[in-house]
Amino acid sequence: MNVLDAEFVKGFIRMANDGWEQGWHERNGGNLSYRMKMEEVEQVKENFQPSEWKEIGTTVEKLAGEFFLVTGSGKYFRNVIINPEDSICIIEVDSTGTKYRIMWGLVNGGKPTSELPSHLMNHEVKKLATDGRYRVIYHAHTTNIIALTFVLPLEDEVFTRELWEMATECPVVFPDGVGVVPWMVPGGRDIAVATSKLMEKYDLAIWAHHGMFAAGEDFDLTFGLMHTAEKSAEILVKMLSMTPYKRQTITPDDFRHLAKDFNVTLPEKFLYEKDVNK
Ligand code: 2HA
Ligand code: ZN
Repeated sequence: MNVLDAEFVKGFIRMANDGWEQGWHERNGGNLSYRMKMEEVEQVKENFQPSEWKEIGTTVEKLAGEFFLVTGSGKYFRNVIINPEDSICIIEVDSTGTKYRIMWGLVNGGKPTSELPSHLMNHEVKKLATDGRYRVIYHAHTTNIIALTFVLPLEDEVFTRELWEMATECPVVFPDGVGVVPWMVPGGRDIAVATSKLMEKYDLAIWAHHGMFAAGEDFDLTFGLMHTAEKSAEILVKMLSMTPYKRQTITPDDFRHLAKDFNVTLPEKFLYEKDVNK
């Protein structure tokens, strides 16, 4: 079948466009990757035209032989829906987990996302941690989350707690919390190592003054996760724009009751007492 007729490709394109419409993908900002199922590889492999092997820039042994649909480096999310063959590609990881080759797409040249090391290292962590369930890694330049990285301490506990307090659904949607990577040079192995380390604990990792990474089982859950966290950040930005103090909020005991009724485990490290209602 034509690559563009495959359901997973349609879902990928729709998600990229949803992100564009949210305003998270100025210019070539952000990137998206999907770890393909073996039956999906079978579906579209008649279209494959292997190019030469290139270095990933890190090692992902547990992804040896896997195929990924990824956005292209320097490509614009707003163009994915208009010209997918130019904007995205399918890559294969070699048997050592150190090289990739383009099998389809990027018809006018180019390479996979500049954040390929982070995407693949996150995929590797999530594949192992979820028995292969997680397939999507998404990086977006979420405006309000980025704004908060200039005013809140860059600590997992603080970001998690503040985002949880701003919208009741948050602790249910991301009960494990959110990790924070301090500012680092993007695109390389170091930031990939730092991010994938957080992905062992969380499904969301914030990059200070840059954006956020989300991981999930499918396009809906991963986009929904990014959207929920960013919406909560927007509420916090609005609140802080009115006053630095909350008159009332959701308390640690409220969260404990919520956890019981919604059958989620909320780590106590996020339910610390605060001096004032800040
Ligand atoms: O330009 O978002 O982090 C793509 C990016 C780099
Ligand atoms: Zn970025």
